[in-house]
Amino acid sequence: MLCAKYRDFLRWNIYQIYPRSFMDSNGDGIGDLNGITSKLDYLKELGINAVWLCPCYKSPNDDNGYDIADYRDIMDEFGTMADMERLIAELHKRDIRLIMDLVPNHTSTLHPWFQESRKGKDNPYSDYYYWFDEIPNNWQSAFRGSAYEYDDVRKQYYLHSFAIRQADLNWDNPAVVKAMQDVVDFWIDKGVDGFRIDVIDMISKDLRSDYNGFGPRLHEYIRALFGREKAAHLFTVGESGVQDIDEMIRHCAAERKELSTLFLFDPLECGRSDKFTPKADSLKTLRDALVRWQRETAAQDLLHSLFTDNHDQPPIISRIADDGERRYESATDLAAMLYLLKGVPFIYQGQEIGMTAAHYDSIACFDDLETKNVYREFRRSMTEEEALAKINFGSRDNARHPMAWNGGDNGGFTAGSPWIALHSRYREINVEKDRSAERSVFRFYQALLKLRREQPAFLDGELEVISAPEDAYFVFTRTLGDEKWAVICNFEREQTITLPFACGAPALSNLGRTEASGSYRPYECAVARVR
Ligand code: TEU
Ligand code: CA
Repeated sequence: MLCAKYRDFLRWNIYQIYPRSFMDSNGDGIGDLNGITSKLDYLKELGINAVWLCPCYKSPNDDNGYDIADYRDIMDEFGTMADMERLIAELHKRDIRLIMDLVPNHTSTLHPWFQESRKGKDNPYSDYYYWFDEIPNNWQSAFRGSAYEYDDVRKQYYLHSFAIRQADLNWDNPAVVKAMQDVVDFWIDKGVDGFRIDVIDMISKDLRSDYNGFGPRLHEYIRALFGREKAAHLFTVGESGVQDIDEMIRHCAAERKELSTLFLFDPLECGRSDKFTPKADSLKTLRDALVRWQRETAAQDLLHSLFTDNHDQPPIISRIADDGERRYESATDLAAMLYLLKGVPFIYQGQEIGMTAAHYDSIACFDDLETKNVYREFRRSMTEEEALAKINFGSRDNARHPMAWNGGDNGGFTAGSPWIALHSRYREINVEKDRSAERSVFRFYQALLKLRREQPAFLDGELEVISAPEDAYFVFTRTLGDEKWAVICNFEREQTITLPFACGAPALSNLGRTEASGSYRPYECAVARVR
């Protein structure tokens, strides 16, 4: 049985906002905090009661905010601390909670801590980072190239798991642990309700290991942050390379007082053999990975984070479903398959209107430094066309083009010139169009979240998988007491789906069907009460 705290978190419907691309309020072409505040009623209308805000701290934006220069102040482009305090107040006024993005593994090299540390070995910040006379191992940066950079001031190498200007903090230094505890407490005092923690597995390292993470003191450091009384109420979700249930128990069992849940990434590997290479796959791969984790987390009273999209992934609808002719059916089928399982729903901005991967025809249209580094690497052995095809498939910018609020200039995102091109289909795919339609992805998401809210079986009910692994569809039930609901999600081909029980007329379906059993069109789905 889930503990009371985790059962409460099941009721959080979390919407992830990438501030740079959500809404620009002052015409500089960059999204900002006041822009977000202006859209809170939209989130309320959708049925959202929690927001995960990607980093908005002071940053030079080498990695769009994941390179922090001051954890206690707001990035100039996004506004001021007064704007942040107003956003928190306006969220709470609407009973919407705020989850901040904590980035404990590294800071920008422009952070005062790094600027002091590089001055030499005789200053209080000297050991805030990893410094070496010689490169100690063959670790590579996630953004390509060596994970070590020589610093001309200190005359030593420092470790950077990501961009050159993102230096890894040395958590073996107790002063770093205390400094990060103070950052968490600062934001708790601001009224923040939780944290998403960036690459949490990397804050403890064993330099002799092949892998830059999962070091010997990881759980000690996580507990140092969240095992304290002051943090006991928080919702915490870790971004981590955890692959098995034993490791997830060590991170998330309630009595561990570490994290509430983790983002489990293996469901995201469907549709690709690597980040930039597509693989013929279908919804079956996603279904089987979700079913595995549903069973494992249920058996261990753990919380499953239900997500497929975020700011680092091209939309999954473009990877394993049909984002063209059957875009509406695909987006709604995927939503029913994911968000009526047992767990905490995470919806990435644009997912609720069926936003698809963008297609840029020149590398000049891309902003992400990972994308640019990878493109340079590809171009050593590929033509420009080949390299651009892979970049268009895997670039994180696919998820970072501005939110399209309407079909007007710049999609209503900005009165200025957007920092990155809008999606080429924004006149077809935008909020205003979806909200004014009887049938749209937005309306389906709204109805689905309402069903989740109103039917306790979808929150606390037991899962039973009805379809078989070989079926090219997904049928499952959720049961609580004498309430039993069936969710039927067809995949890419038309077929008859016969159910082993009788159902009432569907309470929700993407193509308005009146019977739960029978012939299903591609990506057709239905939700019905079992008689
Ligand atoms: O991502 C780390 C991560 O594991 C993946 O994002 C991956 O390593 C990266 O996209 C390169 O393929 C987190 C944030 O989500 C990401 O946006 C940041 O760039 C990164 O950490 C560094 O803070
Ligand atoms: Ca702005």
